[in-house]
Amino acid sequence: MNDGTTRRKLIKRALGASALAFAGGVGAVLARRYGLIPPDSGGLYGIGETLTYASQRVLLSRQNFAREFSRSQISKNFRGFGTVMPDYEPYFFSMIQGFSDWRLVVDGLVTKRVRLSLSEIKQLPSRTQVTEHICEEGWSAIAEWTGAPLSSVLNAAGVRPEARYVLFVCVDRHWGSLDMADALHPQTLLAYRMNGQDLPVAHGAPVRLRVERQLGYKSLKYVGRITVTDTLKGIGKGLGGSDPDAGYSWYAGI
Ligand SMILES: Nc1nc2c(c(=O)[nH]1)N[C@H]1C(S)=C(S)[C@@H](COP(=O)(O)O)O[C@H]1N2
Ligand SMILES: [Mo]
Repeated sequence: MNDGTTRRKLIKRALGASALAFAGGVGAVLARRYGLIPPDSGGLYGIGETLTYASQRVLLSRQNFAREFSRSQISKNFRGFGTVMPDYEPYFFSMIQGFSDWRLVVDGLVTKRVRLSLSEIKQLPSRTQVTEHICEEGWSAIAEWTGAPLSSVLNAAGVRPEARYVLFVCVDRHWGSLDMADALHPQTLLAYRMNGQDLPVAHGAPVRLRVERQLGYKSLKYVGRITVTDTLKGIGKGLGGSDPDAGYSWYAGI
């Protein structure tokens, strides 16, 4: 997008969408129609969340790949952050067996509920990418990730047309969600390798999400279940994840 006119037009359009969202009523209907309302849009900070989400979605629609790096830029130190070893007995027994009995459930608004083993996930087409992980707590690190694009895992189950969000439940009781644009994005992976090795337990073994266009907390570790849904209401506080329930923004676009 080198053309200044196009950029201005896009910005204008984004501002237009924001103004409409701000105006409530008609704007809210339009924003919802175009999928520009995040699930945490209610309440005091809701308008701000909607503006950020809608503007980024419109502005980034044409330049929507996160930056990728070369192998030589991989960080020597990539800390484990948050949970580094889930405190859950079935996980422990599965881990000491090399996750041979581990299964990933994909259900909800799908044509066929599936239970995938780690080796089945590894048989899907894979993608490798060197990206920068940016944590909201003020650190970042570059690593190489290999995994199955989430889209191929979802395709294995068949996503129904009513689908609007994909919900992820982790064995350490974290949970979160993505909209379909991020769920189907080519850089969104269920990663099982990090820097050429099996994904370490501290980094979310056996599979973790990589959501490269959002902050680190959206890249959930220890994913055990994936549910396709048309609403996030009624799950926790209805804000779309354990982090939003704790006060973080559902949409954490960088
Ligand atoms: N299930 C789960 N996923 C998680 C977390 C967690 O504690 N549990 N921490 C998040 C945060 S805040 C960050 S920055 C990254 C850290 O990933 P790392 O441990 O590989 O550095 O994982 C994210 N995903
Ligand atoms: Mo983080």
